[in-house]
Amino acid sequence: MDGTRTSAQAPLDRLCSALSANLATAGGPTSVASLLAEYASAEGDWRDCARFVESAYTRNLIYKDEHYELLALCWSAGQESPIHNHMGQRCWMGVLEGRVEEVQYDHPAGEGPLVEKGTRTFEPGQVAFISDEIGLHLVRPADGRPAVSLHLYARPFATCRGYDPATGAERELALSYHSVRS
Ligand code: 2CO
Ligand code: FE2
Repeated sequence: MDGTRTSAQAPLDRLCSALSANLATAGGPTSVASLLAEYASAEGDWRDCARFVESAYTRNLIYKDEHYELLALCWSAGQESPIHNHMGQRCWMGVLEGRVEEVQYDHPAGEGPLVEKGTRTFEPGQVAFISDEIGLHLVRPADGRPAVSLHLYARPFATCRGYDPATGAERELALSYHSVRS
């Protein structure tokens, strides 16, 4: 082979290219949710990034640039995130496998106990959105079964705030990667 062979781009790479073009546009994102929904409904190469461990849900980095990061999160039955914010950034969550539950909270006036606003459940191919203006949330797999979800954060952040629902007390949470796509 002389090195001129071209191979078809993987669906995940095509998604990241489309997201990069979309999120780098000064006018702002117009189709992030539909790009994620289209990918989540049709493609399976995210499976190469999916890693489950017993101790906690895993955060598996797919792509990161200055505008956004894309991760596959793997949730074993019984695992859940802390209640947390998103550091002023936007968060889209598309379900890849299983069903995913989101519980949203308000922190009125930024002090005292949290107020639970409701629970929503998302099916494979559906995409949720949250920002700090909407509220805080926790995420977990539904039905006592594992799940995998695709998370896009624009812009990326490496720490967030975790909340005790009874007191509203906050703490810093470090957001590390369990694996990084090569
Ligand atoms: N924000 C959490 C995290 O990145 C997951 S909950 O969905 O946004 O670990
Ligand atoms: Fe979150």
